[in-house]
Amino acid sequence: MKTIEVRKSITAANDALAHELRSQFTRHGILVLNLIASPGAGKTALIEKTIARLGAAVSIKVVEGDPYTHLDSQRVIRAGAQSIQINTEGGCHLDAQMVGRAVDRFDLDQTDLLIIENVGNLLCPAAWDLGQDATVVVASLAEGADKPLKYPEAFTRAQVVVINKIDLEPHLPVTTAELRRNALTVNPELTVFEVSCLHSTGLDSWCQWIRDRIATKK
Ligand SMILES: Nc1nc2c(ncn2[C@@H]2O[C@H](COP(=O)(O)OP(=O)(O)OP(=O)(O)O)[C@@H](O)[C@H]2O)c(=O)[nH]1
Ligand SMILES: [Mg+2]
Repeated sequence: MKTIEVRKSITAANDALAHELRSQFTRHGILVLNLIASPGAGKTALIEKTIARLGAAVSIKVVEGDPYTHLDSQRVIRAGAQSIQINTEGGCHLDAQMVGRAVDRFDLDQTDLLIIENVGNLLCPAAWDLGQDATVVVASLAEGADKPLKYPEAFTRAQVVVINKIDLEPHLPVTTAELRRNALTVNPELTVFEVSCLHSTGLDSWCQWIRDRIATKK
């Protein structure tokens, strides 16, 4: 019982801070996406491709969450966007306080899109509100089609699923259609994109979705 009470109060404090962040982002007309996925599903690859396609017209900032390294923020900076790396020192998710401190270092008046890459796992990040407009699960086909059924919280709390690595389908015993079906079984409201970041396929619809969402924030 005691454990449950403590966890509740921590989440409540986070929710209050996330609410403040959301108001701040809304005041600045910024679209905020929280990317959740297993390690290696392709979150950073998707961010790199998004910057390459939208970066000329859209001012993008990226908060990177990783247990230890700065590797992902270095990749994002090389791709052409400003990025702040948060190291959780082994922690399994980002929280609103971490994101708040990071975004204080961005010029929010010069930002259209804020992408938050959460720590790679499908459990903890789902429970922590970061003030985002949408939670995006990046689901790699190579991980199997059963992940929405095994980790439903990530998918029920998300608005979007980007199925990545569809180029691997000929080499795998699973299909993109199966993964899509399982995601929609868990959450029929999901918007689903099928992409290969490696081959740059399927990214037009993803980027158009972002453009349309940014337009609603202005
Ligand atoms: N075949 C294939 N490989 C991909 C694709 N997208 C990413 N990868 C590879 O998958 C690996 C992981 O990609 P990342 O973008 O680092 O994945 P991540 O989700 O950011 O990983 P973490 O931050 O460590 O959780 C890299 O070796 C990428 O080159 C894809 O569409 N197809
Ligand atoms: Mg990454």
